[in-house]
Order: sequence, then structure tokens, then C-alpha cells
Amino acid sequence: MGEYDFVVVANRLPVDRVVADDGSTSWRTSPGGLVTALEPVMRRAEGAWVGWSGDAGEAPEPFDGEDMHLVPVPLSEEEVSTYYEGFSNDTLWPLYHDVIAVPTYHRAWWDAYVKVNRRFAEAAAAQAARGATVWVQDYQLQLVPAVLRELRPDLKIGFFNHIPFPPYELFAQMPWRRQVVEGLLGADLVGFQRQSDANNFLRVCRRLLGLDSRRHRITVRDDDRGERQVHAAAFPISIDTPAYEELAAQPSVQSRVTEVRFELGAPRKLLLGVDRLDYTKGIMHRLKAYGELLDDGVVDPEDTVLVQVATPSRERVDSYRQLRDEIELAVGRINGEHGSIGRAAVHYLHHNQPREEMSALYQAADVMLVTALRDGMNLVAKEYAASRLDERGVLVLSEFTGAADELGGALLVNPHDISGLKRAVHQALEMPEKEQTRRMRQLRRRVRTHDVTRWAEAFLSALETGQGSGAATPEA
Ligand code: ADQ
Repeated sequence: MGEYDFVVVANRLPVDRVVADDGSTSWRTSPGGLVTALEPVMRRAEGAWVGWSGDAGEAPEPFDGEDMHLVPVPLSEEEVSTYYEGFSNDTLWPLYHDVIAVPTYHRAWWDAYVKVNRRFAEAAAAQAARGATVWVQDYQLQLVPAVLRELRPDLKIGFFNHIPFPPYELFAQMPWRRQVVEGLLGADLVGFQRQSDANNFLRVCRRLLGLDSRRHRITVRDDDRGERQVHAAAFPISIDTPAYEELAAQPSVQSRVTEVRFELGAPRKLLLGVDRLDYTKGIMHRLKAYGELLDDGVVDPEDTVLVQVATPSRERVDSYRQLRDEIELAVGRINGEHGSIGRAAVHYLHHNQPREEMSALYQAADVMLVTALRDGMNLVAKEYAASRLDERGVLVLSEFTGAADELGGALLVNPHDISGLKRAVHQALEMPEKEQTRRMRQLRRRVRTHDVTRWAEAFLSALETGQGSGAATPEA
């Protein structure tokens, strides 16, 4: 039994270890939506955060950060490759994203997943005070709720899945499907990005375990403790909108907006893609559509430029290495065919960008391309809207993102339909300013009224009261 009233359990701690020149180490907060959302809650309650530090090997001792107690959970080299890169990123990730890549099922990876999930649950149980609230995050830790309940029946347990939850027909592939659902059902509240994810989960509970569910409540029978209700609902995540607006208004960022366009050769139109380099993000589909628009002569490389920022991701997983090669080949082809000296058709950046540069890019872009084949939410779409203080710019958004349920002002596309995607990109490039403003106002209203703080509050109040069906109903 511990002393913290509010405990977050996530695969990663919200800090990175920095090693100085003299070999001494310190911790730097890694800015992210989740940390921002939970900061006020952490400050109000005595909060602890349980997670992996990002380095393999022994974990440092728990320590106090600014607003919370940080509890590192160790992962060995072997576990990084089996639990994290293996089961989390090469089994669950592709399975939960419509099997865009083929999931790998390895029994040894599953064993590691079980073992590591138990370790996280034990660490959380040791920190939580009697009757505390524990909020478990994401697909890497789906077994934690049930283990926690077994160790600490006094706790209130919430789980939020940041990625989609697949339809029964796909989920059923997983050899350990029962254990995963039983793991999640240890929670009092299981939250998803979209209503359709929550519905998929409810259907899996009915079909796989024969459980009864009525109006988003599943009745579970624990062996020794009788009946209990588990609530499953949608809580679409969002961003720290005021922070993005503030950043966008900074004079240095504003002057960078002009500079970026100048450095790109002052194009008439600038298109932008910003993604982790991941096969779920539809980067190849986007490049194909754009390449064809150039081939067809609909887009002129003399006055139009595409900037694709692709953040390095999961580079030790094979499918990610292959994808990087494919993307770089495609970019090279387009530039070889349509570029000229001093003027590339596609500017491709394979590295992280500082927040200021991201904001400048968002503000410089006439068209933002979000063409994911499947995405839990997609925060980039929301960041683009939040950054557009000028109420201009067009968001081309895949209907397969969670964001599509909320962002009625976007041009919705099916990225598999290359002809349809080309038409939408063309429409975006030609859209009159008046229509851009009308649509952008709609997008901005949504991200201003539904920010990440509201998301966290909605989830936590539903967990506390056992009421509420999610943060938002779709606007459109
Ligand atoms: P991700 O798959 O990582 O998140 P996304 O929601 O778009 O996808 O978030 C990516 C974040 O990384 C954004 O905040 C973006 O600004 C940032 N980013 C991307 N490239 C960058 C770069 N080169 N430099 C700096 N920053 C960069 C998962 C799910 C999503 C879900 C989120 C949150 O897959 O569907 O929206 O979690 O729940």
C-alpha cells in the first residue's frame, strides 16, 4: 500500500534521462499531450506516474519530479525487444490498425508481455493509497487492470486505449484474445477514442466471453466478489489548444512563417504532411496521389511544394525499415522527375522538429494532408487547426482517423481511393479564401471547446461517478 491518491501507469515516464558531458544524469520533462492534460490533476491530488524510463537495464530509484512522484519500471534488453518492439509494436499495433501490416504472433513475446504487465501492475499497487484512482494508458498495458484489481480490490481503475480497437473478426486472430479482454475488464471504465472502438470492444465481450452488455455497461462476475459493472465509452483525446495558440502568436514564430515560405522558393501553394514514419499514416498513398497530380500537369512544381516531415519511429522493427526505404524511393522518384536545380517538388525531413518550427510549418501550409489508413485520433489534424490564428488553410483528413468524427470542417477522404484523394487535394489547392475561413472557423471552434483538459476531466469524472458516456458527441 502506498500514499498516492492518483496514479498514472503508462509505458513511458513523462521524462527523458539526459547525460551531461561529465557523465552526470538528470531528467528533463518530455512535453506531450498526456502530461499537459494530467498536470492539473497531478497538482490537485498527490500524484504518481509509473512507467519505463526508455533505457534498458536496471531502473533508477523512484524520485520526485515537479508535480508528481516518478516511479521507473525496469525493462531488460530482452524485454525491450520482446514485450515492447515485439508484442506491443509488431503484434498489437498492426492487429489493432486493420492488419495494414501482418501481425506476428510469437508465444515468447506474449510471455514477456504477461510478465512485464504484471511488473507494471505491482509497481502501481505499491504506490496507490487506499481507495486511490489508477489510470492505465494504452495497448502496451492491457493486462494491468485485471492484475491490479486482483492485488488491490479497493482501487478505482480506469483504462484508456489511444489506438483503435479492432472489429471482432480481426481481434479474433489473436491467440491470447481471451486473456487480453479479461485484462481490460479488470477496469471500472474502459475508454476509447471513437464510439466505433467502444462498440467493437462491447461486441468482443459479448461474442468471446458471452457477457451481457446494456447501454455501454458490461456485467462481469468475479469469482469471489460477485457481480460488477464495467463501463466502456468514447472519450476522444485532444490537444492543449491554448498552448498551441500562444505558440503560434509568438513574434519569432510569426517571422519564421514568412521565412519558411521564402526558403522554399516562395511557392504559390505549400502542402504539408507531418507524421511518425509509420505504415498506418498513409504516407505512400499521399505521395502517390501527389506524384500523379504532378504527372497529370494538374499541379505545377514551379509554384507548388510539398513538405513531408516523417519522424523516425520504431527503427528496429523490420516493417518500419522497409517502409522508410519505400518512402525514400518514392520521394526520390518524384524529385527526379519533377524537380529542378534549386527547386525540389517534395522536401522530405526525417527528423524531429522543435515546437516552434512545427508551428511555423502549420501556419505556412495552405493544405495539410492527413491521410492515415487507420489512426486512433491523429493529433496533427487538431494541432494544425489550433495553430491557424489567421483562419486560413485547408485540412484534408482521412475518414479512418478518430479526428474525422469531430472535425466537420475538413475535406474528408478515403486514402485508398487515389483518384478521390487527388480530387480532394486539387479542391483544397483551389479553395477560395472565403470557404477556407468558413471551414477553418468550424475546425477551430471544435479544438477550442474540446481540448485535452476537458478530455481528462470527462474521463476522470466518468470514472469517479460511474456516469457519463464520453467527452463529446460528433459535431457533424
Ligand atoms: P501517434 O501515432 O504518435 O499517437 P499523433 O496523434 O498524430 O500520432 O501524434 C503525433 C505527435 O507527434 C503530434 O503531437 C505531432 O506534433 C508530433 N510530431 C510528429 N512528427 C514530429 C516531428 N517531426 N517533430 C516534432 N513533433 C512531431 C497515438 C495514436 C494517435 C493518437 C495519439 C494520442 O496513434 O491516433 O491521436 O496517440 O492519443
